[in-house]
Amino acid sequence: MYNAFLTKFIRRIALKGTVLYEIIDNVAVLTVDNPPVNPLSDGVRTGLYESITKAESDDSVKGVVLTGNGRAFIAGADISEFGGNVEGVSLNEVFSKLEFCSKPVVAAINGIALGGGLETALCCNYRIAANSAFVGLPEVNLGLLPGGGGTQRLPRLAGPGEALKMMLTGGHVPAKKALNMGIIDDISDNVVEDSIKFVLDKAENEENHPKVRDLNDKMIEARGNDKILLEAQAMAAKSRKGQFAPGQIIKCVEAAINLDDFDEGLKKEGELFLECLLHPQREAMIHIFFGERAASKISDVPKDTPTKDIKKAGIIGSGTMGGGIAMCFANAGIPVHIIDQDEENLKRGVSVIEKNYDFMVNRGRLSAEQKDAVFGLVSSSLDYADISDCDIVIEAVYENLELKHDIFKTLDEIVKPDAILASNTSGLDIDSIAQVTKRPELIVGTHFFSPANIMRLLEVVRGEETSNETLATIMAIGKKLKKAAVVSLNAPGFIGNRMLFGYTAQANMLLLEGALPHQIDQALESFGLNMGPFRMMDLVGLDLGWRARKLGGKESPLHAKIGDELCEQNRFGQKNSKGYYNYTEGSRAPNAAPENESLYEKISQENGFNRRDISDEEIIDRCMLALINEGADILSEGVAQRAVDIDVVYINGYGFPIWRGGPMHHANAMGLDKVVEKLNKYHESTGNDVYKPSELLVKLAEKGERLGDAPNKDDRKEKLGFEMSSVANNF
Ligand code: 3H9
Repeated sequence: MYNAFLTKFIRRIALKGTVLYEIIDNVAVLTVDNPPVNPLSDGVRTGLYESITKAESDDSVKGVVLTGNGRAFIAGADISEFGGNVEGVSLNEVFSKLEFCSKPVVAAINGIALGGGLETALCCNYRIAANSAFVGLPEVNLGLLPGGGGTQRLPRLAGPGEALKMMLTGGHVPAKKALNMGIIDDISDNVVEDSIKFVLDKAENEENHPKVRDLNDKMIEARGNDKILLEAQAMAAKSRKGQFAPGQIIKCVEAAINLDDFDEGLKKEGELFLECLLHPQREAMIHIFFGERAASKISDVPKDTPTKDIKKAGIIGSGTMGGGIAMCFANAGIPVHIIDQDEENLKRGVSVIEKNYDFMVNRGRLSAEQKDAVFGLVSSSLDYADISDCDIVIEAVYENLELKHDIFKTLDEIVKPDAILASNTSGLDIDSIAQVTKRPELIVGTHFFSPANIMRLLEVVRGEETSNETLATIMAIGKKLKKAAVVSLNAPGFIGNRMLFGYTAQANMLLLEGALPHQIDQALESFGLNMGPFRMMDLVGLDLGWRARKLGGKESPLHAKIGDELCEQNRFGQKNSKGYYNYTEGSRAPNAAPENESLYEKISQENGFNRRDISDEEIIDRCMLALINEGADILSEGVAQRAVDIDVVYINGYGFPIWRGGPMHHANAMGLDKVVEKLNKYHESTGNDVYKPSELLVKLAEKGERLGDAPNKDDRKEKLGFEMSSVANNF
């Protein structure tokens, strides 16, 4: 008896989160308390179930108001519970308890209400939201569907077309729009107070309180209208290629439309949810959700490290990168000043920024007033004195170390002494840049990806002397700019470009051995990459490496022989409409270039390759293994902190499919013993050391372990020396 009591007590205190219960004016106010964003963890579910039971059994209670503590209403189910054993009261038991509560219930949506959070609100009789609140069903981003009745209830309020759009984009809808869509009933500045008054009024004046499950009009209206589902399928095919959950969501809504019995729809949703839960894409996508949050933390920088307040930013260079970075700051509400040495360039750069904002206005993504406000934060001039008061200056000029040295010397003299000076270099030595200044602790690399206002990746390059405060500030600013920020040690190619080098080199070797560019691209695109390597090389320009080699009097490495010969024949890629593919003027669509094939034959022969048929499987294996093996070296040198940091880099900067969880997750999912076996096989068949298994992989495979955190400093493989030939020049 005592033991049973003790077990129950221990289990109880181990529960995560709680629900505060308070009576105000005969209304039970339930406040979900599970900081920072109130997910529906076991303690919250138990708390909700028990609190509703308590409110129902108290005769003095006239109604219930449900709200959240702090900045969130409820951020959804507790994502960390997926894939494990879920204890205690289930979410669906809580939802049913809420929906059939004998007293009227109002959801007082004080802040974010996402996923299971919005689903909770949809089980209440009424919903009132704060002006600043937003709602959404973002489960699709985790490889899931809204499995707490969201696929059945949201269409009943918003209509199936709008509900599908919300669920397939996973977007957040602000309160005002949610009101117009019929998702909420009202907006208030004092959401809890007003909800209490509202529920008392309803309790006194109305006998029946609406349940979303009973609202069938929009379902009946949609019956037989194929257009809604066809449009959703087209949308999913375009924006969520290769993903499993979108199709499941559409099937759920189809059931909501066609089934007369609401509970049958719920049952169908439950079955389809379970299939998502068990699908490997769910694990991969949740790995990235937590991975992005882990990557923003630096293992040896204490959590409470103070950060600098960034009130004004300066940018050196008004080209594509400089302009894009300036937009990131302006979009985050931070005034930004751009410097260029050339007046014409500056004018052009600023007008490109304005055009980008105009484009957003035309697409309805920004109002004219919002454009004025945000563009109003961008200023520019030719005079460095205008950025002397900036808290951070980011240099974004072309890759020339001497030029960067000159710029940093000037910045060091002019910009206030405690400001951070950052370089957007994609490959140059941050320590060498730091050495020309008197503030090496304030020097850091901030490698944005082009177009910087769109791409989410921010590689933060940590120099030998970069201080903790500088790093913590950059990670905080990364979050403010809505970037996925990942720290890399200062080493050639940092994380992303170093891996890309091995990958494109292998794609080029496959071309030399017999595969054609479109076959390689199609194989990798069917694996899930946004863009195959030859389309990408054509986009970037084939001439970069070729020009650098010519200038340095260097011979083409084997993997670059074909690309360099194409350049000799004036085929530079998209920039002059011919490269590995042909392009028609003004179009980026690649067309096969059969005229290149004799050149491929010739160069293969000259280099001793008998061109052969190569399977798609070999193409995918060899390109992925090159990525994985280099990634493992990057990890064992401590250049990346964790395997998942590499995954975050590859997904946000290099078009790797999120539903495969990144190259390192893919390796873990394959099994490292299998990875080593394949590496050995290709090492033997090609003789190429790219496939010599990384020591870390061999060690982990032997122990049956997975790629995880970088080893401690003492156990690390020696970091590659900073060789200024630069990884990029080898492409
Ligand atoms: C679902 O609801 C399924 C149901 O339909 C049906 C089931 C049957 N769970 O992002 P932040 C943590 S699926 C657990 O830095 P922000 C996060 O890891 C869910 N933990 O803050 C971080 O921890 P740490 C559908 C969560 O202000 C901390 O909270 N819901 C959850 O930048 C702060 O997070 C979603 O997909 C969670 N649900 O952004 C919403 N949410 O400090 C997912 C957050 O240890 N969440 N954490 O690193 C988000 O989109 C953002 O976190 C949010 C806040 C916008 C809420």
